[in-house]
Amino acid sequence: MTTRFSFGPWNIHEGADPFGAPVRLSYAFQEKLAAYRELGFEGVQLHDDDIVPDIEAKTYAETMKRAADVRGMLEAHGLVTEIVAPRLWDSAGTIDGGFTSNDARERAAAIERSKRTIDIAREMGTDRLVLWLAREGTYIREAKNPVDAVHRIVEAIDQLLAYDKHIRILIEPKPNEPMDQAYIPTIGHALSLAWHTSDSDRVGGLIESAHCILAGLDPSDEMGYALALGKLWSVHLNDQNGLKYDQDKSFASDNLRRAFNQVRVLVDNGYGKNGEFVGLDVKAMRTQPRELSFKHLANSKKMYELLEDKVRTYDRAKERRFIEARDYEGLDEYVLSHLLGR
Ligand code: GLO
Ligand code: MG
Repeated sequence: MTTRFSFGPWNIHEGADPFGAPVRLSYAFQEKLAAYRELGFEGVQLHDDDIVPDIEAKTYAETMKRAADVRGMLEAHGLVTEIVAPRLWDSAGTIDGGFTSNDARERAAAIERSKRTIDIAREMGTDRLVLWLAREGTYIREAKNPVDAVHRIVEAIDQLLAYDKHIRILIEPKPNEPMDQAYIPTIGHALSLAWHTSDSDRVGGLIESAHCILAGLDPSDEMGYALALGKLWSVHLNDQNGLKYDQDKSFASDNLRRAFNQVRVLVDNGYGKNGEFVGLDVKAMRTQPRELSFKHLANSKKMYELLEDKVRTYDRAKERRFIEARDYEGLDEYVLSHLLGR
């Protein structure tokens, strides 16, 4: 089985951060698409407004026409859409969250926009809708009712499941940023919520490495949890140096062993056999010159492939002997030596 990789066009970016303006000129959407195959990627992760810019000002017919055009552009490059996600957090109408807003009109608007995103996903040929519940949380606890919030997220998902009998929903949990606290911070929260929806077979998860680390958890164990339940439907591999802002570093950049264990749990459990992509969600450093601002994608993919080799050559009999003897010090040394090629 060959591994299929994906990333989103936002991963090729201009280097802006909360403290500074863009430092690189943009690449046009078409130029980004042209880069995918060169970099060895086949899958495209898309927000609704990556496909249909200025989506809230567009009519339904304009939206669907543009989606058909973008699908044609992808096909011309031999690319497929992996997932589509409504960019609810960027809308002026849902400043205080979409599905959990205290304002009923805003909740309705968030559901309507997500239904539109489902129509776009269908047109793009994917049945996977990602919900990163970015602003479904609070800056101060008293601002919303946490019980109502959970019910409201379930109700919103139920409406989306009823709207399209084929759509599958992938919840991408993240504990904080932009909010102080999110209501669905981990995959455990996401999947228990999934089982409260009207068709839990169609609700699963997308796990991002950095989001697990921000929650103080190990990404490979989080992935293992979702894999055990048959619910790991996509990943956003990247890396993160501790509990600070969401860094989206290149995969394996901060902690090689942590990356090895993510590849190990994915490979050992046949991740990809049902068409799952190995997705990345990585940012180039702000210091990177424009013409070198694709390297984080190439490097992340390369590290995944090198670690796939490390998983293949990892001596399972040796591992078993160490475990049987309960010699975890020996196992620890073996893993490190293996990663160092000694
Ligand atoms: C941000 C998220 C974000 C999502 C993307 C898809 O922290 O990781 O990049 O993955 O918007 O919904
Ligand atoms: Mg992500």
